[in-house]
Amino acid sequence: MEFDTVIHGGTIVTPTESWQGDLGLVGGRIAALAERLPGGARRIDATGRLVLPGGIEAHAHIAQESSSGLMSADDYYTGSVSAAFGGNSSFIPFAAQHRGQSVDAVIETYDSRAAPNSVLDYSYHLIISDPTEKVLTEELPRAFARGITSFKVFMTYDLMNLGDRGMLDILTVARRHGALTMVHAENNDMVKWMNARLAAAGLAAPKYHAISRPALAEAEAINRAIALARLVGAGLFIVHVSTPEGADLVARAQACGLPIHAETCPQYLAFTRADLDRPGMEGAKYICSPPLRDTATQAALWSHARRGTFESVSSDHAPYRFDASGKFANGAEPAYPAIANGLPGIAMRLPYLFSEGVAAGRISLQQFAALSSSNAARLFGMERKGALLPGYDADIAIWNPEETREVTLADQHDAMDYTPFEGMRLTGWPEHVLSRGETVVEAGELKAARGRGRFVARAPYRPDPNAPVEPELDPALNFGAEIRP
Ligand code: DUC
Ligand code: ZN
Ligand code: ZN
Ligand code: ZN
Repeated sequence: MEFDTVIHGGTIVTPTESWQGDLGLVGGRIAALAERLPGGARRIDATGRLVLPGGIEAHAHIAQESSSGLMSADDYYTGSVSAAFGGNSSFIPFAAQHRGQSVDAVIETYDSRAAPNSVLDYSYHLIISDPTEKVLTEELPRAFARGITSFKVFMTYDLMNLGDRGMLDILTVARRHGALTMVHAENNDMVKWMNARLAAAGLAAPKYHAISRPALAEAEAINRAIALARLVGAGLFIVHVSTPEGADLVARAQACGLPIHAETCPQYLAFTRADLDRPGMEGAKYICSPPLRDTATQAALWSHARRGTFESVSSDHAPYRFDASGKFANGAEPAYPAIANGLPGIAMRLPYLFSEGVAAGRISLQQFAALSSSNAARLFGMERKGALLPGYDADIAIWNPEETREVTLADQHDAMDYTPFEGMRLTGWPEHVLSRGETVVEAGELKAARGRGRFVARAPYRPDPNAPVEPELDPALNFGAEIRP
């Protein structure tokens, strides 16, 4: 076979093992894996390096307006470039429907933001905040048919919260059409009640953000979301799990065979609520929802990552600059509820997970590949991505597992003016990222052209057909016939 490219001498990480050998690429796909492959119009020396599936970033806010209208700092160019420098070869940001908007129009808007700009392959998860009859019966099915097979809903924020009935409607539609519902699980009334009491006491500093969103608010909502999904036999993906209580509920549901999936994010492993109490307004840099917790939580979340409760570690990159365009759009010293929610970190997700996970001995290389890429490919239907196997897209990240260096803002290549990871010393960095066989980033330089990324039509989500269904409800409601016998 004549290879376009041979990556030789690296340690190849497949879903089941790691071994030293060569990878042959033809036409943007992986064509062969062998101990030695001759030829190749281009030969990439990977001696002493790890050859991993390119990361799939499954949670990022790119060129997205929040419900209050604030635009994220990164567009599809800077967002995808930053992701690529961080070892990713594709990503799935959100396309957000705000109330009154048609889903078709939302998709068109995000196509116009992504297609001319992205250097990586991309898809979107829809965010649904207005599940009208038309959205449920016409617009979502149309979106699923064009390969947008996942969407996020919120149990919190007045402008986003669907309520339990809305959740049931939407879970039912997802199940019928083979889509995966992602949920932001925090009890809206608990948070609002805490906010009102803190405001009445005049407690407005960033550190009160964490107090306003207690662990119980997350655990209660996760418990309820699992019950709602279970009632209609739907799968569910719980995003940004930040508490041991929440992760335990997920693990218990999984142990019962329910199709409940979850992710956590590096910020919950790396930082604590003490960071919200930095001097002046510095704590605003660490405001995200759910909020940062404590060191005992970090250990528990690592343990759930190791055990497989979390199928992905995603960045939740939500970039708002430390200025009037972002964190301080509502004034220079606003009360915590008026500060934009979110941390940047799309370039740090994998270096952090590698250093503190693999290099620190908490997870194996196979677990790293699963948490960074393969599981997202499987759950979100990127059928040709996420593994180094013949026939798959040549989406590859070559890592130097030995390199130790300090994180800088310049490493991020995003549109941000800070990184919460600044100054951390991390071991293991991606050096060369390929997407469909083309070099995107090599030796600290961007090689890819703006707009080269392609939309990926994703396959339906198919829950395990053996997953239990509440049997007394299923026949009466007659849903899900298309995907369950
Ligand atoms: N949820 C997210 O997923 N990201 C930022 C803020 C939020 O509420
Ligand atoms: Zn969220
Ligand atoms: Zn998010
Ligand atoms: Zn640079």
